[in-house]
Amino acid sequence: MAKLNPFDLYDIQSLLTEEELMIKDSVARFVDERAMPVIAGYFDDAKFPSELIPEIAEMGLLGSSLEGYGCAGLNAVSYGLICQELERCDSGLRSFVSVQSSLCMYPIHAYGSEDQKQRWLPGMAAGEIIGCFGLTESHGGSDPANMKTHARREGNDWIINGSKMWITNGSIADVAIVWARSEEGIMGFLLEKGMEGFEARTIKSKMSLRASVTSELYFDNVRVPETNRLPNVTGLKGPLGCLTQARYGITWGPIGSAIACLEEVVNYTADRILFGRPLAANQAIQIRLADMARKITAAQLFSLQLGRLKDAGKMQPTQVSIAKWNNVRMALDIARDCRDILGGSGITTEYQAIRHMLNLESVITYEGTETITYEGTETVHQLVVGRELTGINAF
Ligand code: TGC
Ligand code: FAD
Repeated sequence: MAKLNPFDLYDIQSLLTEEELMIKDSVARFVDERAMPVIAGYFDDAKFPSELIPEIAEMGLLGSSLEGYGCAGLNAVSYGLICQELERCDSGLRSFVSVQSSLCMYPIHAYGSEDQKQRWLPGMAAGEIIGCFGLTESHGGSDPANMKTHARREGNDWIINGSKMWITNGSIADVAIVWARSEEGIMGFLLEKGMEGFEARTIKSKMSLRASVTSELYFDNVRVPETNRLPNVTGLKGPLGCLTQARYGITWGPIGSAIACLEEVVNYTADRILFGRPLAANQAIQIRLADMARKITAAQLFSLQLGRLKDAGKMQPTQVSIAKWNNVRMALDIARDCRDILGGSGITTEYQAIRHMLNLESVITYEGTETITYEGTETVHQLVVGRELTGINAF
């Protein structure tokens, strides 16, 4: 019998097109040769590896699924595979690409004027302009409808006041997509670095996503011209539409983290001799490894079908919620279990498991939290699915 690939037990590779496989392989090569050797150092130092941005851009990974304006125009499955390979290295690397692509370039592409697209997208695809996405506020990210950041019209300008919290790329961004409430509804604005009254402060002491920049944004009477407002969307569906794009990519990313963790412990348990035999020779260890492989396989099938639905123009937000909920929980559980199997070695960043585990604590929180407790399960994605099943909005 042919030997199976332990990290692709259902031969998902055979379901990919030649182009999709080529993209996956080239990102995997970049990750193995350029990103893996440096990532633990950046995580330890709590720094974002900006040295990698030019190569990420050169490979066409920024705004990869958008058409025109210097973007690669790849399909959704390719974008997913890019996220998976990047997150096999670190969630922070995938976060950078998710935010730039799905949360900044996507809204400019989908809701922006032609002038805005011409002005921002080619530089963002080239990695020369960095973006961030400001939706969450400190009083409660799960409920963005309750936003306090406010925009008031004054002639041909808008005056923006308020603040945003937990913003990926905030302090390194040249442009921020800021969602604010106005008398005409929730609107998106392009705030440029250096605008008077606009300040970004890096959040320190994070124990998660240390190789990613997370910031607070402050707006004190920031004057923004009407030409910097996204003209083609009003209402919460603007930011929520972006989240659907980003969450889709996030369903793929943690599959990469989980594979990295499993691969590490498969190797570790083969070499570690305890009680006179390899750790991997114990049933109790094999059952844990098998359970990880089972969960990864299910997650791979979720994301691939989701990607095929997206490419066919049929993907629904509820389907994204199910996959985000399942796949991030899967990866977090695997990373925690791998950390444990590594014993004491598992508590330093010499091994990957603890870094992935800590990162995934953010990934499960951002883009809609999902918490499973022994008492019950009641958070954003679970309630989205519950609403689909019952027709009752329980938020
Ligand atoms: P609801 O009243 O249902 O909808 C309001 C309007 O939005 C439309 N809509 C969507 N459109 C596109 N995609 C979706 N997923 C959509 N969900 C809703 C809806 O049709 C409606 O349109 P219209 O025309 O009728 O006005 O909204 P709701 O209040 O019921 O929503 C509740 C809830 C909890 C689902 C929503 O508020 C939510 O998703 N909360 C979580 C917020 C969140 O995920 N924030 C993430 C911030 S960004 C981030 O974390 C980036 S981290 C990235 C990284 O570093 O990688
Ligand atoms: P809260 O909304 O206060 O939720 C707290 C807890 O209550 C959670 O466990 C939640 O599941 C639970 N809960 C909430 N509602 C219910 C309910 N109805 N029933 C039961 N339980 C409920 N935001 C951006 O806008 N842009 C970014 O770039 C960005 N990047 C981020 C990067 C990092 C590293 C992190 C950690 C966050 C980032 N976020 C970003 C913010 C993120 O989206 C929010 O943290 C998330 O939406 C949750 O909001 P909160 O932290 O205010 O938690």
